Amino acid sequence: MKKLAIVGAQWGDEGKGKIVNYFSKQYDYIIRFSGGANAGHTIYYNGKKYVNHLLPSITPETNSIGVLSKGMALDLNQMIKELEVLEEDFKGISRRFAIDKEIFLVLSYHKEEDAVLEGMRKYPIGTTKKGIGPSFADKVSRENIRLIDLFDEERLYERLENIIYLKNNVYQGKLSINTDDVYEELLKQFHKLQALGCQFISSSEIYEELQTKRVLLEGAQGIMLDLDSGTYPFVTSSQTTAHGASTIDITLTDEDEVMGVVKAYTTRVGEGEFPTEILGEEADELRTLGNEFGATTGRNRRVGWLDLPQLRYAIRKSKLNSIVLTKGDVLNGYDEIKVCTGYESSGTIKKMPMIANEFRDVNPVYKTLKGWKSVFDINFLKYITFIEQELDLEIHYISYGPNTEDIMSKK
Ligand code: 2SA
Ligand code: MG
Repeated sequence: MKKLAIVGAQWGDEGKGKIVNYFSKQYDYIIRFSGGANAGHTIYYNGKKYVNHLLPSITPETNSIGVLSKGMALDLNQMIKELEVLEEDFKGISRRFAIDKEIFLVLSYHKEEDAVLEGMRKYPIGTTKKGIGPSFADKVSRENIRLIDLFDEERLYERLENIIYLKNNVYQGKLSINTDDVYEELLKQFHKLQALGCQFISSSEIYEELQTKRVLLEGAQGIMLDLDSGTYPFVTSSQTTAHGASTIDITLTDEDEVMGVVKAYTTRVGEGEFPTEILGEEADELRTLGNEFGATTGRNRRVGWLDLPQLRYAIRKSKLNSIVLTKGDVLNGYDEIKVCTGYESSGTIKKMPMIANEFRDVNPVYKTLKGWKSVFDINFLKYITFIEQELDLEIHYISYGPNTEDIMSKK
């Protein structure tokens, strides 16, 4: 069965939630394979807006299952909040979410650590303070708790006691964590999830089943925020390229489709390299037109022009084989549109950086194209044809509004 992976091709917020929502009707399993409550996937059901941070974007009107896989960092409290909102409109929907028992948790102290670290950094990363970095750091240093640990209460307490003993010593004077509080809160959340009817599974249990089912892999953030391929250290702590799916035994082959969601301009929230960034009033205007405010933190998103070298890099890093272009409508009415076609660095022009560090200290070289009145205007068609030629990749779909139906196929 052909799988579909949908990933952000820039720095996140390309509109993945909406695109996944559009395709999800055709799939049996919608699997989130990375990130955590730092993500913000805005979707509309029956004209009502829902912002999910953790829950995979399943469609209420089908029977699809949303899987929170072990590549994610799971904040149980946040998950319960999101389920409760959905339950109000779609009673019983919680049963359609399955959590991998091997998923790593974000505990209350991870969020506190996130804030402490950001406060002490000389160059803050601009994290969402959702505890993502500390949770993944604990996974790597083998000091984290997984969902499966909650099934053995005695051992859970023992492990927590030891982990918290380490933390309280390392963070002396900055954090004071109480084992009993953490333990009790965790079990309370766990029982609540059980009561809501969520399924607990393991990726090996559903492995056979997935071979015969239609699987959609829902990415989070964007390729440029990938821990390994992004603009380190200004990245998130998980894998945001489609390769991240390998954590859950899913190997993408040439048969499968890896769709990159690309916004018609670029945004970035948080610190770090951004070659085509626009500043000042011009930026404020675009930010307002595009409603570019963080779906999780409400922060202003930085805005800039479309960056083709960045996209060529993303295509290579995540082996994209098609593009969905979003938010071209936001630029309706602009007289001129700039597109970065290359970078100038010490007198030479590069078409594509080979490593992420090269996104630093480059001067973008722009081509100016004529603006358009609407996405049905010939100049918009010229814009997308130009992008396709430059990237040597086809734009298969064009999204031109927030509603799920505001999308057209160009195939
Ligand atoms: P973290 O919290 O450790 O993952 O932050 C590390 C960097 O990753 C960026 N990041 C994001 N960038 C874009 N969108 C994200 N989701 C929210 C949204 C963000 C928000 O949909 O708007 O509401 O502010 C997201 N999540 C993490 C982050 O800005 C840091 O640069
Ligand atoms: Mg987002």
